[in-house]
Formats: sequence, structure tokens, C-alpha cells
Amino acid sequence: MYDWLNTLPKAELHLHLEGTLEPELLFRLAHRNGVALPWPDMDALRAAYDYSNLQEFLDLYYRGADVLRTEQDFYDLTWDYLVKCHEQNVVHTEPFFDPQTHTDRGVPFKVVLDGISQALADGREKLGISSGLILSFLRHLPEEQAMRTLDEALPYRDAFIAVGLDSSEKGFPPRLFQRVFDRARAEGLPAVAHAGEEGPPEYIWEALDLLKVRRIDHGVRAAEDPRLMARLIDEQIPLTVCPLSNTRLRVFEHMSQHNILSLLDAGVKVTVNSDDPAYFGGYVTENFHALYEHLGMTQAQAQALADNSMDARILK
Ligand code: ES4
Ligand code: ZN
Repeated sequence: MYDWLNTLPKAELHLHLEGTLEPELLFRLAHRNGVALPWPDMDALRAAYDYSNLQEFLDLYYRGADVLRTEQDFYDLTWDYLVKCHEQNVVHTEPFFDPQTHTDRGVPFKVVLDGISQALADGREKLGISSGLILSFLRHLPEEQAMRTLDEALPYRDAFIAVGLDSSEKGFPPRLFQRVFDRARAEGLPAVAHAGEEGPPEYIWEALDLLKVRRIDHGVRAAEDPRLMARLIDEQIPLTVCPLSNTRLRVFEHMSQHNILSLLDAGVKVTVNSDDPAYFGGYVTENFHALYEHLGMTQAQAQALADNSMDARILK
């Protein structure tokens, strides 16, 4: 079954490039850039991959991203991810990057963008993987800073296919970012947003009604709101679900309790994604495989999930 799932052609629609930073590359880049790390070795780092919620993970994720300094670093990060895609027959990907995580540390926007864009171009040419980059705003920071990030990005408008919203969810509702998303829309940029991962169904409503997103990232808490479920099904709004992420961050206590197949069977357009694979223990195939192992996913369900991912692309 693993091989069948691995060979299945699929698209990945919820993937943070900073979350693909494997311990090996993290240590290599720290050495290359002379960055001191709080972990003596990779085993100590891996031992820290034990989170009880989203914030504990994010603290580690932002700490890890500090080793990314040069254009070559961003190239290497992105290229390694694309090689993984190639191995797992991910034929299309729409990854996120968080410019503020880097510009706030003094790494210029263009350094980040050029490294990533060059790797994506090489991925198209050498590996045949189509891709479109999503610029994601950090919601734990003020809206003015997101707006400034958008200003910085607009000269490179053609390097992106959409804008997104991520980081700490609780206490940072989508409505706080309405003006940034209005502006992005006026520039012709479609939108997605993380909502309903740890936050309530109300945040999903806000993402749809105020930010006018065309996909919801995570969205698993929609199941708590029957009216919202009806809307997602009626409008076929895709949810980019990340099963291993949800269990590692304890959105669900165990994979056997995950609701992705119930959502699928109810008619919601759900997809399978890896979120931050280096931190959550697997790439897309491992996520599919966990659904087979713990939820008894059938081949027909796997095919439907993969078909949904191809349908839910922004870049067609
Ligand atoms: C994230 Cl799992 C998750 N949730 C929200 N923001 C994020 N950024 C990177 N991974
Ligand atoms: Zn995410």
C-alpha cells in the first residue's frame, strides 16, 4: 500500500518551506553560516520535537529558521523539498513562505525570494514539478507589518500566486487582517488562510466572508458547526488537511480519531498535506499512509483525496 500511495500522482497545497528544514540541513547551514545552536547535536534537536500545542512547535520552528541566511540556503532548502516531491510523485506544489520570519532578522526579502524562486524554476525544468509560491503573513504580528510586507512583495507580484495567513491562531482572528487581504485582492492575488486548526469555526467563517479565501488551511474544526459544513460542501471549498501535523500538535489525540475521512465522506473537498514535514515526521506519502494504517482508508478514498488535491490547485 505504501508504494501504491507513493506512486499516486498528487498535489501538495499546504506546505511551509521553512518546515521542510531537516535536522541534517539545519546543522549544515548553522556550520556554514557560523550560527550557534542551542542543541549540542541532531539527536538533541530531534528530542525537542515533542510538542503539546501549536505554539510550542512554532517556537522551535522560528528558532530553526534562524540558520537560513543566504540565497543559497533558501535554494538548498527548497531544492531538497522538491527532490522529496519527486520521490513521492507530488507533481504539483503550492508552498508557503513566511517573509517576516526572515526580514525581521535582517535577511532581505529579495534574498529569500530569489533563492526559493530559482529552486522552483529548476524543479520545473529538471524534475517536471509545477509550482506556485504563496506569500504568507504572520498573524501574531500587527497588521501594519503584514501590510509593509505586502508593499515589499508587490514589485515581485509575478513571483506569487496567492497570499496566506499563518502562525499562532488563537487570539489572532482573520478579521484583524481584512485590509491587507483587501489590498492583495485589488492587486489580483487570490487568498488562502489557516483557520480552524486550533481556532473555532468562527475563524473559518471570517476567513471566507472577510478575507474571501478560496481554500481553508486545516479547517478540521468546521465539523463542530453544521451550517459551516453545509456551506463548505455546497460551495466545494477545499480544506488542506495535515493529519500528522494535527496529531503531533494534539488537535486530535491519536490518528485513529482524525476526522479527515468523515469530512471526505460527508462531501467536503478535503486534501492531504504535510504542513511542516521535517518537524512532524513525514511528507505527503507518510500522511496518506497514516490514514491507511489508523483509519482504514480505502484505495478509492485515497484516489478521491489525491483527485481533490489536483482540483483544488490555484495554479491550473
Ligand atoms: C504552521 Cl502547523 C502551522 N500552523 C500555523 N502556522 C504555521 N506555520 C508553520 N506551520
Ligand atoms: Zn500550516
